[in-house]
Amino acid sequence: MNLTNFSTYYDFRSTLHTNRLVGLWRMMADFRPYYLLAAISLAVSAMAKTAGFFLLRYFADNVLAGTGSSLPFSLNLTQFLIAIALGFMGLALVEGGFAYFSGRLAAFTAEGVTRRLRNFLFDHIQRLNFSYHSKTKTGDLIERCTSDVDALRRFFSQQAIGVGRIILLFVVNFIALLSLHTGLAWFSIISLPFILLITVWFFKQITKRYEDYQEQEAVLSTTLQENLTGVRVVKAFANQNYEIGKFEKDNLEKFRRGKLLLITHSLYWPLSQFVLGIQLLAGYIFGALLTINAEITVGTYLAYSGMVIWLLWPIQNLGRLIVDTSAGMVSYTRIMAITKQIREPLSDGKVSPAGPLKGEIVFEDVSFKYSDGSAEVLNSISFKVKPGQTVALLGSTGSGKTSLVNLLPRFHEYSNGKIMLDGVDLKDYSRKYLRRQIGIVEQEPFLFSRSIRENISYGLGRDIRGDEIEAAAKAAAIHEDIISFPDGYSTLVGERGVTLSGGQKQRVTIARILLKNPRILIFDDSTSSVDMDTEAEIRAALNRLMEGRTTFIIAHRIQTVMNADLILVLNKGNIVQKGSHKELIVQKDSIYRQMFDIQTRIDEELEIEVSQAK
Ligand code: DCP
Ligand code: MG
Repeated sequence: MNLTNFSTYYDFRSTLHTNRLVGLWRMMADFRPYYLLAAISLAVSAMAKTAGFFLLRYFADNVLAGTGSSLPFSLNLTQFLIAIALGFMGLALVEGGFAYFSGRLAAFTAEGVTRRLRNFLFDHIQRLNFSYHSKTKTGDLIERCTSDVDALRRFFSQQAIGVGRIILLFVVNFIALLSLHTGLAWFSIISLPFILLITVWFFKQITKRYEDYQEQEAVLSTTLQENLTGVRVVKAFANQNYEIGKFEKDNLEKFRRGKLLLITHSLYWPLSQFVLGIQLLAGYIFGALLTINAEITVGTYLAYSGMVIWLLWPIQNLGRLIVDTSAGMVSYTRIMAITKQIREPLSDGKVSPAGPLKGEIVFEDVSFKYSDGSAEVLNSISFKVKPGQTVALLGSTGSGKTSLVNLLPRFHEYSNGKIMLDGVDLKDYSRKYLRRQIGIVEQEPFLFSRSIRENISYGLGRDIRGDEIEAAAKAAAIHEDIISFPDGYSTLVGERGVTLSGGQKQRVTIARILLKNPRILIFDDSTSSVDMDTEAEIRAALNRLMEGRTTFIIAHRIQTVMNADLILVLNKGNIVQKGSHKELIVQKDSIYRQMFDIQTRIDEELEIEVSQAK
């Protein structure tokens, strides 16, 4: 048994089914033979136990009650007793050995299935589109990928095999009981329908309560995750008490739902115990009457009293099993809600040229709105860029600048109009190709908690030499900062390493894009809050980066955009001004002119202040 025989990835989309039990059955996929083997092992183990009771009967009737004269194989009494003892020991060994073997198989299959499931979910979630991610809470996703997967693991290691075990135990013992005394056997399961009724009722209750509980658990982990991510905001507003109160409220609700679930759960056990206890007692009395009337031997009665426990045990456990299965089924539904999501097709477009793009971009009447939004975010946007030119986007916050540039790598699909790239409709390109050709310095750069070296060489799909990384870092004006860190390029970013400033993160990203060497560059800069020196450095780094590429630059400072070939001024999703700096500056009372006037006035005042301070 080892996992190398199995691919560690399995497409769980094929397990989708409206009937959750069918879905769970499909999830077992390649592991079914192992489940069968595990169940058979348990059956062997169960039969060894039952055989023990037959041995007991033989011992009681032929040795204890009998004369001892007719011992087989001409053994004397001592030898015979030793043989019987060895028989019991052998059976115990078989029983235990096969139970262990079955346990191992169960562990192997359950861990195997859930390992695949985790791999699948990680892969699948990465492939879902932006709108899914923006409307889904991270805490909820994490919950489904951990706690719900774990519930399935328990289902596969215990319940899935438990069913086989319980049915086999029941069948084996019932047949054995029938061979002892038919009437007694039937009498022993007289309470079965009643037990089943109770079980079904509890199953429904527990499923519902478990659903409620998991839902609240997701709420709680979302609250936790958001507070950890946004801890700075919370502290900045000194809002800890409010957040702590909110968490306590959510936590109390989880406590309440958890309590309800457990109470229901723990009610089932004593209730079924009570019914089965009466059943057991009635069987013992009935059996005793049969023995007194000499319808069965004392040995048979002894065997019966042992065996009947192993007949009722499966009944009670089947109930518990069915009840526990509800957790697996609820988790199945929750995981399938993710699995159902349509993936963003990476290579749907037919066009995927072998070489790089030239970078000519034409927007014709493009309108766009977010799938979950009601209003248009962009309205009939039209403009044209030649290869290697620079387009600057200006406009107040929320005017649609980031939304516009995000259309280029096809992060979102626009509704009307057309975007042509090198004369080909953007929608005809495969997303994968487009994303290789476009480099983005995001508005809020994100770095992984890995070394700076890994962050710079991220996602390039080839081995990057150390000197290449250094050259890129130098060009991005971040090299000096990096070597001042304790471990240089090996310094970890984030919790276990250094914390980078916004400007430093941005420059690490610029270095990354320099190495990626895309034909189209998008620079979404809203951090106008860096100091003059850093800004000059970033601008120099950016100029190096822009050389020979079609560039989209979003900035708030006129100085940054003055040299652009085309400036687009956006307002509420519309282009209100379009042209070069020279053309726009002469338009009196325009937004551009106003921005220019205000910014130059501020700069002049600053200069005067600085010179006075000297
Ligand atoms: N919007 C949305 N859903 C998103 C992102 C944005 O509904 N996932 C909305 C919010 C704004 C509009 O779209 O009303 C434009 O948002 P942008 O992010 O494109 O705005 P800017 O980039 O121009 O703003 P800023 O300068 O603040 O970055
Ligand atoms: Mg933006």
